[in-house]
Amino acid sequence: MTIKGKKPGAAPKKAPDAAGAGGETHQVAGGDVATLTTAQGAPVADDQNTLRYGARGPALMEDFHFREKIFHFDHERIPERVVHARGYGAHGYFELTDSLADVTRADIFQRVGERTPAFVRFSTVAGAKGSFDLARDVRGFAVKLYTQEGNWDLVGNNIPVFFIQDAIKFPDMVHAVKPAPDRDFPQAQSAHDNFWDFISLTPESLHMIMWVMSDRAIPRSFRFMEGFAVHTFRLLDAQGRSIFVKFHWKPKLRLQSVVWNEAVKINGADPDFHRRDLWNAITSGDFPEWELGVQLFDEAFAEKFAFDVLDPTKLIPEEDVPVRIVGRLVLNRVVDNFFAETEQVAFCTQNVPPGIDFSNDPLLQGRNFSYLDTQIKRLGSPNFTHIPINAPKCPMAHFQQDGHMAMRNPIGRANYEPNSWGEAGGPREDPVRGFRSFAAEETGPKVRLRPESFADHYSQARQFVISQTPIEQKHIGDAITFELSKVERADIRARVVSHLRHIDEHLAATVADGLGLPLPEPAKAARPVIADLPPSNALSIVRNGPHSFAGRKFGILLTDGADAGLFDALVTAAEKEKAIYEIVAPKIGGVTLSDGRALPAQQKIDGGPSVLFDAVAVITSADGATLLAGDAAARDFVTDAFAHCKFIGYAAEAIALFAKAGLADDLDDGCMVLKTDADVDGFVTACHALRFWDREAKVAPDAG
Ligand code: HDD
Repeated sequence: MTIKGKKPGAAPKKAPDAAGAGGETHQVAGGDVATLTTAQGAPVADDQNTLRYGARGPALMEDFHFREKIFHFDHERIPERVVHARGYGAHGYFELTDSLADVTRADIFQRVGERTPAFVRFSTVAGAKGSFDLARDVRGFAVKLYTQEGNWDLVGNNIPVFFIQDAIKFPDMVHAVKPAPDRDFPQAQSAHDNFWDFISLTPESLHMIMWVMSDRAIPRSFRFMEGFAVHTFRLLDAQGRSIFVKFHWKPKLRLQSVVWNEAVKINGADPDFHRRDLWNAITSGDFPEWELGVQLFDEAFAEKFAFDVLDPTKLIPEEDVPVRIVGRLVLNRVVDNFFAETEQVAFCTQNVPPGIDFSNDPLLQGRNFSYLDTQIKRLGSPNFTHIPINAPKCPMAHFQQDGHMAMRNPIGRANYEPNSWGEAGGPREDPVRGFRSFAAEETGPKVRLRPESFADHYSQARQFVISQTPIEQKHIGDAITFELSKVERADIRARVVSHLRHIDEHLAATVADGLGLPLPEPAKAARPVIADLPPSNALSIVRNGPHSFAGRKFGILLTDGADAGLFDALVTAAEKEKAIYEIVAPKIGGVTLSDGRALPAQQKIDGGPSVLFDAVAVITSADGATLLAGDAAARDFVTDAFAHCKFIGYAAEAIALFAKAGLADDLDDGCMVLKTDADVDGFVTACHALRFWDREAKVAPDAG
């Protein structure tokens, strides 16, 4: 147990890391139990009973221990984030692998090999703090880099574009996706009238909608998704010269998502699927890693590019401006305390160090107000920068003082600037080291006007769709059909499809057919001319899938009498692959293998359905298979694995289970009987592909 404050008679130990829970923390070793105290440090004699007159008499107001305990408990909650409420964070570092000193003076980009401490918080957007992980939603990918010249917050998503072009529409967009204000449902989902009403009236959102309806919005894990800072930023060198930049995070394990039916079931089986995955990976030493990539381009490129680089609903294809890898981000430490770190971390897009600057992207400019503002609401004081997780790790010196919960105040007489107290007068400006904005020359009338260059809402949406493999295109059609089938108003459904006609006629026809809707006329387009852009391989998940099964998880369903040799071969192959596995068995106590070895299980069958695994193996005795055939959860285990196009390895003895599940005649090349070690190796190698997509046409016919 960790006790805050001092243990009587023992010297307090400093928290190992200032970014951790912070403050004076005292680890109590087993047996060395500290005395319980009040928050004021008074030792407590009885924490079980309130102070009262007689055993059955009225409680006394005098009971300060009771009052303090309940008072503190009553105030434990702070407002959850208005968006991105559900999130999960971890510590790590950024390491520079390629210097950017030629284009920026930013300290973090100067010295190859240097590590900068980092904290990352992943999140869903729409759901409340207690919602489930596998909602169809955008994922937040917020990175705080504690650089030597101030904190740099790169507050991105796992999708490189956004719904809207101007921050003034953000409250409308968020209101539309959140539960309706009268009934407060549906939670954590976009499949409802208000969301699609807003979208269908806001065609600039359609590019992002294609991403959100793709499998990008149901990632397998935070470890397998990309991150994007979305906006165009500027890098500045020491002379004040500037170049534009877009930032990308690329996962070392490459990309992977789940399928929709699986996502729905994961939410029931393990609502914490993503946070558990991150926690387990880090605590087992399999540290998640991403590369930082930059797309650098100049004004001349921006001028000739078909879209406006200030428009956050557009990306720059990697084929046009390649992504240059300049560093890596490694997450190697879980938090000590969720509230202190993950909940209290305050990301602000305005936090940039010297050498990095904003562009005129109107969404970014609006965000720079919103994030600072929201932290005061959430954390209750302008002194939220004093909380260890938010405090810079470089020297700080300024004259800000007082306010609620002020932990740091200027020392000495001078708390203003300029002053004439000499060295004792505190910090001074540094025109050389200090932050300078790019000296952009701006002119123009004061207007509320959307630039003409932002008007093409469909071309990149189309490019995204045609860049997907057929199976991914099918998933987009299925997802839109699913979502619109939850929309009660037929006119809203039709309005959405009227936009799809500008994006892809096949997609529009598929969705219309899936909805039982006559194909509507195309929507009136702000800019009717649509550029037919070439497909970009970087936009597909399947084309950027893994090269191995590393970091993925096998579910091994075992019964008593299961072939020990097969099991050992599978474990050896999995370990060689750097994969993980869990044993699923009829009882949590485990099984006895054919060689008499007892193995504990990690999951009982109904608690460990196959949706929790990337591939499954079923190794049973003949009797075991008969036993499982009578168990609905065991039958679901194999039918779901089959329906979700997973690779399935099975011992010949297990066939009775597949037969009872109705699969015996359907077993295809993705279902592999395991007899020898070579069969096991073949199975594990086949699993590199993650899914046997050929099966999908059989198990899930086209939405249309
Ligand atoms: Fe935002 C949180 C990402 C547009 C206003 N946003 C938030 C978080 C992420 C993003 C990852 C969670 C941070 C955390 O983990 O604490 N937001 C984005 C991206 C956007 C974007 C990539 C577009 C490119 N956001 C956006 C706009 C506004 C906001 C246009 C308002 C004008 N976002 C907020 C916020 C939040 C937030 C209300 C809620 C909690 C917080 O900031 O700290 O200020």
